[in-house]
Amino acid sequence: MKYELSKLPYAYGALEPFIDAKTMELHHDKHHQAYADKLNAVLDKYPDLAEMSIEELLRNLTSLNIPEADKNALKNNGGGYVNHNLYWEIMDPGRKIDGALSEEITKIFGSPEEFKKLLSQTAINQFGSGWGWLVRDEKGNLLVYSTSNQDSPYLKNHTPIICLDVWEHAYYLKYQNRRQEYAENWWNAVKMI
Ligand code: MN3
Repeated sequence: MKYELSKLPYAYGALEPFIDAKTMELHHDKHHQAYADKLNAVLDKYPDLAEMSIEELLRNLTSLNIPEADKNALKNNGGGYVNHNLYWEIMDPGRKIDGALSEEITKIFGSPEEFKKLLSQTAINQFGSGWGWLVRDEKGNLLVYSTSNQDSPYLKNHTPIICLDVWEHAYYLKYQNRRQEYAENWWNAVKMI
């Protein structure tokens, strides 16, 4: 097993009332675990790829010499694995505000509040399952966009900084169809900006 799921570094209920404990438990222990397991199952077929990190594999996915079906499995499950690692990390209640990032965000997006609105709206507008992102592109620019399914910004050679999961499994138990309410409340669980 190359990729193991690390334990959530805080309690399932730590983000209540914005994200409920049951959602966190299922999301981490079942959904994230399934991505890790399926990622390992693909990589088991290709010992040669063991040298590359999952980020490198995603950045170089199109040039890998493996069948399309396995590239797709790597994209979906490798993406699912790294995307969720970042999602747990940015919601860590022990996390401190990143002053330099906040300043840069204010310069580019007007204010942290305007930036949050933009990212939430971008994520909400993603049709079906997907993610909203703040990323840094290969030139160092900050960009906001959404992706479908588990597509990772690493596929575009971008580095993800903030991610908002808008798959129904991220919010449906508490918010049902109210995706907008989740995407707005969610910022209460993110203290880095
Ligand atoms: Mn998810």
